[in-house]
This record gives sequence, C-alpha cells and structure tokens, in this order.
Amino acid sequence: MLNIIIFGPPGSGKGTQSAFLVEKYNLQHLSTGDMLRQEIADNTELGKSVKLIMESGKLVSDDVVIKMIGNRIAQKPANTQGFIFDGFPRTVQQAQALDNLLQTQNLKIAAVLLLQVSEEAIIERLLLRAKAQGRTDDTPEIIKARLKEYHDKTAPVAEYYTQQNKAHYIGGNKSINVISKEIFDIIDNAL
Ligand code: B4P
Repeated sequence: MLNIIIFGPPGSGKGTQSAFLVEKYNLQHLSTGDMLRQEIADNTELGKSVKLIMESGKLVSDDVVIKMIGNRIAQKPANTQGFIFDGFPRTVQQAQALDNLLQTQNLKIAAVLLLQVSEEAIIERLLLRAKAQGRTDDTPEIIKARLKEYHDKTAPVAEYYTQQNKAHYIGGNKSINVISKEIFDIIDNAL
C-alpha cells in the first residue's frame, strides 16, 4: 500500500494537492480538518466539544484526532491503494501514534511531502478562500493564531520524518500544476 503524508502550514495547498493524489494513485483522503468540520456540521458531541477550539485557531487535543484516525485506519478500505494523510500528524505525539497505528496493520509511511510557502502567500490565499468559502477560521486574527500553533507544535514534526529519511521538501509558492508535477515525480521515484 502507498501511504503518504502531506504536510505544511495552513494554506500551503495540502487539501488542493491531496485531491490530485487521490485521483492519480487511488488513495483514501484522510483530512482531520475535514473530519472535524463534518462533526461540527452534524452537531455531534465531538463537534460541539471542538467547535470553539477550531474557531480560535488552536489545535484540537491529540487524543481526539488520534482516535479519529485510528478508527479510519482500522476500517482498511478494500478498493483503494493506500491513505493520504492531510493535516495529520500535527504534533510529534501524533506522528508517533501514527507510526504505531500503521504498524499494527503492517503498514508504513512511504513519503512525507512538506510544502513550504511564505507567510505573505499563506495570508493572501486564506483571505481569498474566506471570500470564496466563508470558513470561519480564515480571518486575519485567527490565521495568525493558526500560524503560531504551526510554528510551536507542528513544525517539529518535519524533523521527525527527516530523521526517518522520508521527508521531501517542495517549494509551494509555485503554480498548482507545477507543484503537482513535482509531487508526482517524488512519489513515482519512491514507488
Ligand atoms: P485544516 O482543515 O487542516 O486547515 P488548514 O491547515 O488551513 O489546511 P487546508 O487543507 O484547509 O488548506 P490548504 O493548505 O489546502 O485544519 C483546520 C483546523 O482543524 C486546525 O486549525 C485545527 O484546529 C483542527 N485540526 C485539524 N487537524 C488537526 C490535528 N491533526 N490535530 C489537531 N487539530 C487539528 O490551502 C488551501 C488554500 O490555498 C485554497 O484556497 C487553495 O485554493 C489555495 N492554494 C493551494 N495551492 C495554491 C497555489 N499553489 N497557489 C495559489 N493558491 C493555492
């Protein structure tokens, strides 16, 4: 199975590139952000408990997201070639938990794609998305809080995968198609 992580700050293009990867390599898309937003939209107990945290730009607790991902991995979809993890792991503790979860199913991560985008471009993109999609966490103040969480808690995850020789850095300021092509080349070489 081909299991890939797409990693980067908010607005780096994780969701955008995941869609291409799903299509080309027949992967199951596991976006913890999408799963949590769905819980909120469905007004579940979990959704109610994370709503304010997400609206403040903070990370939801490790326990919550690890459990969500663990359930999905255990379901093992029959007709896809692997998983694309988008927005997970976001802390070193989540990364360690993911390794353990995959190991129980005899699976492992093949490649970690790290999108690098300047802070100005991130802010510009997310403010544009706010106009198009109206996501409540795409406001200047909350984008700032999300970037701080990224620098404090998520950026160290890159080092975790660099030590495992799985990290592939990709300049994310280029056009969407150019980035996709680079990503496809990395994955084709890793296969
Ligand atoms: P996410 O949904 O993961 O939100 P995000 O980091 O902003 O990434 P997203 O996927 O939406 O954006 P993308 O980079 O694709 O998380 C939301 C919240 O959920 C978090 O703040 C946290 O509270 C919680 N959460 C989620 N996972 C968690 C976890 N593991 N642990 C704890 N809490 C968690 O950027 C997309 C935008 O950029 C689009 O508008 C797109 O059109 C544009 N774009 C993309 N590529 C471009 C390019 N090359 N050029 C120009 N524009 C581009």
